[in-house]
Amino acid sequence: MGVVNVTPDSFSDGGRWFDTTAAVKHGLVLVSEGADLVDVGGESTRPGATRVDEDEELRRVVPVVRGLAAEGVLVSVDTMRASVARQALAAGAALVNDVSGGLADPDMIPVVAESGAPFVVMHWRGFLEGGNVKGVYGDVVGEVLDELHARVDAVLAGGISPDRVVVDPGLGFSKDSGHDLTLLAHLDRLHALGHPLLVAASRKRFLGRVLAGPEGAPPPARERDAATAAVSALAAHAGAWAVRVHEVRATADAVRVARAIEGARAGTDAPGAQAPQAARNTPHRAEGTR
Ligand code: PMM
Repeated sequence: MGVVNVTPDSFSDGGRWFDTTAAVKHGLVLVSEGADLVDVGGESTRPGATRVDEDEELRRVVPVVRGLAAEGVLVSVDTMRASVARQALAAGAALVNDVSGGLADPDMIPVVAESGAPFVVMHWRGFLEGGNVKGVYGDVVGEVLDELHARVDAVLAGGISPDRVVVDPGLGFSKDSGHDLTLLAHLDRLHALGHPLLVAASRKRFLGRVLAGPEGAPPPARERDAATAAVSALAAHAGAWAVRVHEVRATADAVRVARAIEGARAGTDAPGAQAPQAARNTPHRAEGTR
């Protein structure tokens, strides 16, 4: 999943694709580099960002979704607003990615349920201003699992079909670097939720921390793509359904290699019995995008 942030202020690529034409062009580049899906968002969720108003979000997102869908791209819309989801779906989006897991807007779940589109349920304790609120955990994996489980129950109770639900641990959202690393170390436990898993580590703060070492300064976000590709390979190996990244080429290669190794393992361990883990986890992948 390649990212197009149509925002002036996103954490790692704010301002670069703020104009519709540039955003569509960038989405097509991501597809040419190997993205199966392009995630279009018009609202920055970086810590401290204030919410963009609805008309502005619609103005940013809908033309980009329409432009990419018209080119045959499988588009996901990254929004917490039901109105934006509805109009993006009408403009050709195939999937709704809501970082609030349906909490920010009571109309979101009914809108997605009615459309039949897949829905990404991300874990985040504080979806309003403040970003990193309530980031205190005793057992981060257990608590994220329980809280995601509750959100999935709510989404299913709202009429979204179980085979349309994707879950995401929400790296960096109400989590510090240690929490993010612990969650990545236990992706296997998130599979217990029984839904495809999306992992969005791209350029995030925890990677800056890891690369900086104990004394150093974190490298800027755009210098974290090699580290992102490494996480992508590990996430694919752990059975993730998709990884959400800003720079697609290196990650697409990393995922291909991880898949090939899984395929080789399946071939040698249990001939004919095992498909690669990543391939088994792709119920929502639309056909023919790559
Ligand atoms: N992170 C960001 C935006 N959207 N969506 C999902 N499902 N999961 C995430 O972790 C996520 C997201 C923030 O990243 P960006 O502003 O650098 O794109």
